[in-house]
Amino acid sequence: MADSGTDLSSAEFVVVANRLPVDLERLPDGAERWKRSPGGLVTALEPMLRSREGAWVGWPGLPDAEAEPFVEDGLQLHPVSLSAKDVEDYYEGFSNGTLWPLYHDVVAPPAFHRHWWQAYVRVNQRFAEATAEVAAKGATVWIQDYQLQLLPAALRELRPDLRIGFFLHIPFPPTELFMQLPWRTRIVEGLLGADLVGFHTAGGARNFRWLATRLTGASPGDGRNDVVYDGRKVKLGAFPISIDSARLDELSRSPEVQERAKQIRTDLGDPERVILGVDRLDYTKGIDVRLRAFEELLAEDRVDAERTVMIQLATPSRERVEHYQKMRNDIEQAVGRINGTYARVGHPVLHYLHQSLPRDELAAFFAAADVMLVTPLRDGMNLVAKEYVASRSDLGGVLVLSEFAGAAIELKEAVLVNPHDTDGVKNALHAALTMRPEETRRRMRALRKQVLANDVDRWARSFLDELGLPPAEETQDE
Ligand code: GDG
Repeated sequence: MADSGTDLSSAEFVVVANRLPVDLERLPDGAERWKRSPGGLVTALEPMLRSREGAWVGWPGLPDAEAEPFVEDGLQLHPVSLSAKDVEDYYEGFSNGTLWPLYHDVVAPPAFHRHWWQAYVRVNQRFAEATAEVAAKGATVWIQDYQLQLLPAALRELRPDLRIGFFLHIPFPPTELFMQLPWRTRIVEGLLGADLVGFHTAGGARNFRWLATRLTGASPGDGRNDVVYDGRKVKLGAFPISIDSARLDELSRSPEVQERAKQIRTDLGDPERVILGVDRLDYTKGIDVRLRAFEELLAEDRVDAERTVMIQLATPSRERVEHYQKMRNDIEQAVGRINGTYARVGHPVLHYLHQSLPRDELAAFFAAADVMLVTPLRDGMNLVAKEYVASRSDLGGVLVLSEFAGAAIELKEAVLVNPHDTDGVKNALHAALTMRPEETRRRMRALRKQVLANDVDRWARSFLDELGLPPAEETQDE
């Protein structure tokens, strides 16, 4: 898929993320090939990147891969190489064993290891060097997420001419929790290297601002959304991410998806009610919470196992990290117990798929589900909630949503729940299963208005406008 038609040259707009939007795959014969990995972020940024002949810097997803930069459809891709040890210490270790649980309200205990931290520093520096080589003079660089929090300052050190934005896709934690981190000041200083630091919520921006003024020499700026650090103004803001709403709306209306949704219900034995959960298999997502609620409702006969089916799709994730292995075992045990008790031969009451499904298949599941359960203990945003809404042009379907997902701030017409309150989740699920059609439609109409108006394109534009990236030439935009 590499195309050598366009020159690799310095880019005016550079996105930096832990992962490239393509994965390098190693085949059994040892050969390597690139495979697209179409995530929401790349879909959102692609038009902007292409119209500016932009570049993307990131890890290709395989340890010890020494891949050369290449151009694909007008987009420069610059692989940053990570050794197996880097992957273990920087990615699985500090990023996913320290920062991920710490930033998600310590719902699992974060581990603090100095050699993990050292790898994080080393890899962030490597990303800084790679980005410094790619960016044109005065270019705009947009850094993504918690794996690269030291990069804004490291890059500014090498290239003070750049305009640097940073966006955090996960929650920024309460200040008391952040203070546990032995390297807290270094992280805050790292982020303050940016001109604009973006969060999903205003609360995240507030927490960061408080820490910046306590832990570093930053002083409050003139507005409530900035600080002055090192003689520079650093803007802070809330930019709730979204999805490609129109595309999903269109996909879900297609006859193929509608037909497939019907087929799914038939395959399930035409139950009266279908409940759905879709998540990366992650302990922050509260999959255990909803299984417990479902199990207790079955036990109390408030849900009829003959007429109700639940589906949990759990995409494999971070399988080498210890905590994930334990959680997977616990969930699979619960699935076995629930079916063991309430299923009949040929009629499981709970379907559990530990697989990644194609996009249109996922859309069919959204269209087939009467109730969507999104119960994270903490989530930066949660795109699945928005995807479900975008998939329901029929105004059917009830969204049950955790108050602790960033999405709850915007999706107020969902049935909101506290995932720590099992009785509350049970009552919400029961209410969703028995909701009157008029009420369902009223809520879904309001939710759709929100999600269709605020799509991922609008998110990216509002961030880049605030950062001061001028829009691309009209003619190039076409
Ligand atoms: C992080 C933050 C924030 C899931 N299974 C399949 C599949 N998916 C897709 C979903 C959705 C995406 O993966 C998951 O996005 P989420 O937002 O729900 O969660 P995280 O992965 O934890 O994302 C989160 C997000 O960053 C963006 O800032 O919202 O809070 O944690 O798009 O549809 N896609 C396909 N097959 C699957 O089986 N094709």
